[in-house]
Amino acid sequence: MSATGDSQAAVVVAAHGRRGRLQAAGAAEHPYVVRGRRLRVVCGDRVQWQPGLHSEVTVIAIEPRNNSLRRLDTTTNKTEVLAANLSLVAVVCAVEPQPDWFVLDRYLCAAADMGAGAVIVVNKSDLGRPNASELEAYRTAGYRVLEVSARTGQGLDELAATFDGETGILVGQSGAGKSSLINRLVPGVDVSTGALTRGTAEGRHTTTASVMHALPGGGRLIDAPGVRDFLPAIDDDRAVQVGFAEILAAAAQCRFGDCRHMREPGCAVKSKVQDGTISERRYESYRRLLRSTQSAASH
Ligand SMILES: Nc1nc2c(ncn2[C@@H]2O[C@H](COP(=O)(O)OP(=O)(O)OP(=O)(O)O)[C@@H](O)[C@H]2O)c(=O)[nH]1
Ligand SMILES: [Mg+2]
Ligand SMILES: [Zn+2]
Repeated sequence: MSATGDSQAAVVVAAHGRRGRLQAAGAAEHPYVVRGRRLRVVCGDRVQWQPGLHSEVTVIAIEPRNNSLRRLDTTTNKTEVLAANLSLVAVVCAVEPQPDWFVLDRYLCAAADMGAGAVIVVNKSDLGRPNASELEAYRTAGYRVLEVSARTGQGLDELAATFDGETGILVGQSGAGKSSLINRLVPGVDVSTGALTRGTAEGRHTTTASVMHALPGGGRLIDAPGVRDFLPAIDDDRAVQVGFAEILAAAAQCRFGDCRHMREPGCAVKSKVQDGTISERRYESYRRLLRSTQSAASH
């Protein structure tokens, strides 16, 4: 790691407001506090720090981000950065809580928009599989789908290998088993997990802040809080389309280069939806996201 002046470089492994923990050269971890009001530090940020008076060090600057995972808060219409400098987004779902495929699509879209890889992790295989045709639609579209179980260990070697050399993040609905997977993949950690609620079989939002862990294979993996919904902060229609691999691939054959695949004539995407090559549900997801990002932009 580089050092400029009397400051040193580090990676932020946990951030809660102005405080958190960073990992400096040599893997030493320190609690930190941010200097000044303007810096907004997130998990995965590379920062410059200086020693403080006590064990707490001071973060003085954030190095430019390669990318960031960003959500749009629809009540304030503000963008919130969730994590930075990611190479792989792993969207976790399971047979329970019941998957919200639209949430999954939106994370895949955010991953594409930020130029990170994406993988779908179907956990709790010991309990059964969610809708097989949905999983098939993702595979046909070109996404990697890994079926695993944090309980039995099924598929975990392959999952671990997926993160070799990557900076990954586990995202998805609360209760899908992200923290349970962390406990299996990271030796020596014991992060909190929470049973689903009895009545509705929904997650309890056990994880409340993102934390980055070091993997034995050299990668890093962030355990993120589960969500009920997720809207990526996306700037234009084109970015929405880029987030749907099969729609982007078909778009090359549309009559108009700027086709949005809504009502345009000669639309290859719509004809593939009609003949069943593209999943109708995925197309609906594309249209919903296009509408959401447009209504957000018009506010
Ligand atoms: N049967 C089974 N249960 C699992 C598996 N993985 C996780 N669970 C259970 O699912 C529940 C939720 O697991 P968590 O790891 O807390 O889920 P999470 O995605 O981290 O949830 P949040 O932190 O709320 O986002 C817990 O009761 C786990 O024991 C699995 O592979 N099989
Ligand atoms: Mg969790
Ligand atoms: Zn089209």
